[in-house]
Amino acid sequence: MNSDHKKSWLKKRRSRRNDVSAAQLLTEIQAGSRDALSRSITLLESTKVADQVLAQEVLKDCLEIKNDQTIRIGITGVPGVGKSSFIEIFGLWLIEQGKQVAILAIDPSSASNSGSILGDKTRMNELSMREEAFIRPSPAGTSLGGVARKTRESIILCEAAGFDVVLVETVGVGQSEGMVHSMVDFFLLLMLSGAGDELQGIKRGIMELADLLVVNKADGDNLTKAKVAARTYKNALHLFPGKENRWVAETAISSSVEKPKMDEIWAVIERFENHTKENGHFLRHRNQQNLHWFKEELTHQLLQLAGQNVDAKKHRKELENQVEKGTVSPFEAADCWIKKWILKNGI
Ligand SMILES: Nc1nc2c(ncn2[C@@H]2O[C@H](COP(=O)(O)OP(=O)(O)OP(=O)(O)O)[C@@H](O)[C@H]2O)c(=O)[nH]1
Ligand SMILES: [Mg+2]
Repeated sequence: MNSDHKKSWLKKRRSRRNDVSAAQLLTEIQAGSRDALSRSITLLESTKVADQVLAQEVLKDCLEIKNDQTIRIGITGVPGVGKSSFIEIFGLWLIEQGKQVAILAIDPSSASNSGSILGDKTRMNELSMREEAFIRPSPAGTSLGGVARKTRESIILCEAAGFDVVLVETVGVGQSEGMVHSMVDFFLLLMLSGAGDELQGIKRGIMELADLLVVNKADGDNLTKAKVAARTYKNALHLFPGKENRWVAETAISSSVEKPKMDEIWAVIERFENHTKENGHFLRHRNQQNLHWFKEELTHQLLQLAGQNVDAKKHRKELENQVEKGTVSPFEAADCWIKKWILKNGI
């Protein structure tokens, strides 16, 4: 292929890929097209440069649509605690109240396999069929950090699409909860009663993140135990240091199979929203989160930039080996690498 030929072929290919413009996608997203929303999230997840450019354009447009009536809720808990079943019931209840609900999943296991949350769509049978709902599993084979970045951006797209409630689900395995906490307004932790070890491997730090702690599967023989556990947790939560937003975490019991009382759960969330909007923390918290993500993004983009240079990558590997052996301090190694590869390039 001669060079002119190649140029025109590339141009054609590019125009095919971008056969839709950011403005078009935005119009469709705002008109409620789930297809356009899905497509834009897929663009966000793509590693192709052209897709990324288009995705960032859509994202920028979406950011300009102020939709501050939304609430972002993180739902987490150990595997099998009943997250998906809870979201199915909660989501349907919210739809009954006239709301539109988006569910985004952060699945730590998808970093290594094809993504187990996909199977969860079956646990959200009815919800996944409702047009007022949108369920999106995390992309498979992406690092947890990558998944979190995409999820954060997907939240913005969902809000521009007019969703009132965005639920971010994650399996609690100790590393993903903090990440979810840094992108939501309200953090709901599902727990089980009578599992013996009261904290069920959930570290105190994670309990401290919770705004509402729900003892789940409070049904049948489990009901009394669940009530006792909820009281125990309530007492434990009071011993935690006060939060910046002056919200004292609440406890509740819930069952997804026996008379679910989602109105009580929603009442807590509304109380929280009113409380933090009145004291100004709601917005301050979102702004702080943006600051946090800016810093994360800076690190990520710098490393990505540096990774494009083979020699810089090789040098980094050498320094990593030295740090591991203890022949150079982590600070010294970072300083040396930054001076050589970043400052040298005129930053
Ligand atoms: N008795 C009872 N069982 C429940 C309840 N909620 C969920 N289950 C059962 O608990 C099991 C796990 O439920 P899921 O909703 O898949 O739990 P999960 O937390 O999403 O699980 P992972 O996605 O694997 O982390 C299933 O067999 C459900 O039928 C509940 O409220 N009461
Ligand atoms: Mg699940």
